[in-house]
Amino acid sequence: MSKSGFIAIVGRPNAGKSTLLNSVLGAKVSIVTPKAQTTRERVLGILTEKQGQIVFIDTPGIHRAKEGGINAFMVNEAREALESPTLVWYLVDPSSAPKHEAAVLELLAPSKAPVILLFTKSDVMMRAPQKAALERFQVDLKQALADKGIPLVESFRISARRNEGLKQLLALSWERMPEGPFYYPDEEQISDRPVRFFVAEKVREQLFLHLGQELPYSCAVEIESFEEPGGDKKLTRIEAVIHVERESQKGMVIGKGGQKIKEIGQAARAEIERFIEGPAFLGLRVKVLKDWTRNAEALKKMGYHLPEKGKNA
Ligand SMILES: Nc1nc2c(ncn2[C@@H]2O[C@H](COP(=O)(O)OP(=O)(O)OP(=O)(O)O)[C@@H](O)[C@H]2O)c(=O)[nH]1
Ligand SMILES: [Mg+2]
Repeated sequence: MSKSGFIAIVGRPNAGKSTLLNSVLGAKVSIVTPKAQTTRERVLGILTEKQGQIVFIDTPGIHRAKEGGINAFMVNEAREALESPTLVWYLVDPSSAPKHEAAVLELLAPSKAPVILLFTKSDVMMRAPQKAALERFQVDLKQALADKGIPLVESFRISARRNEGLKQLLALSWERMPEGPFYYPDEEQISDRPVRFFVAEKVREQLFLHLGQELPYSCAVEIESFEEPGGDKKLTRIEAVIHVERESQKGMVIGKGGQKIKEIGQAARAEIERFIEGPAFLGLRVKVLKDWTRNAEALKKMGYHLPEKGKNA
């Protein structure tokens, strides 16, 4: 019999969730940037091995969000991922402030699924006082989990960047998987999302990497058309729109003489070509969708469905 189950990867923004998923799968399923709140929607990563299948759910970072906007949508994505996982990987960046974990603990509490608590980025050097602080952090978090009745399987440090601790993590996780079916019978499939989603994400990743502090959070990417090569057409032809919230942001994304958008387009196209394993044309336009991050209708248009009232963080 094969084993299978779902693992929700949760934690604060920037904890290293998407990096860990990509390292475990050996493929770049989720976008990663140094900015917090990069991941905006749940993404599945599927690991199929001889013994069975683990379906990972990468989630947006959990934080205190105002009702009715994109941040509430993001936190709800994490909440839904926690509805019935087999196991939870709870990631904590040791350098973040312990008080911010309260929001994560609150969301974890109702699930009651067993948790593996992981302190990430173990490759980052620490001095003695930081090491001592981390030990206290670990003790406190274990206590907080116990207080909330959340079963803890194990707690240790990992580095997704250097593959440290990942073998142990996977071995422990397989142990916890019950007998079950392959949810995704195609062994080659590594995610549940269509190519269009990944293409939009590659553009979003470059917006995070090329634009100043707050601007990427005002951007949403919509794929208007996606034509696969065929006949005498050798390129995959993609037309995408970058939606910003205000007129003044349009110029900032385009840049002087169109320089900024050119850089973004070139970098995104390179990533897309790597992903689809073939040449691509990427056409980018910038449009204003007024206050889309705060407007239910506009959010819906971008594919971000808000939680029902009263379910917000
Ligand atoms: N040094 C080091 N940096 C890491 C490691 N894992 C992740 N990072 C960095 O931490 C930053 C955030 O990583 P992400 O994987 O995007 O974090 P996340 O938890 O998915 O963040 P959100 O999607 O914003 O919630 C990036 O700059 C990563 O390169 C690690 O093992 N070591
Ligand atoms: Mg992420």
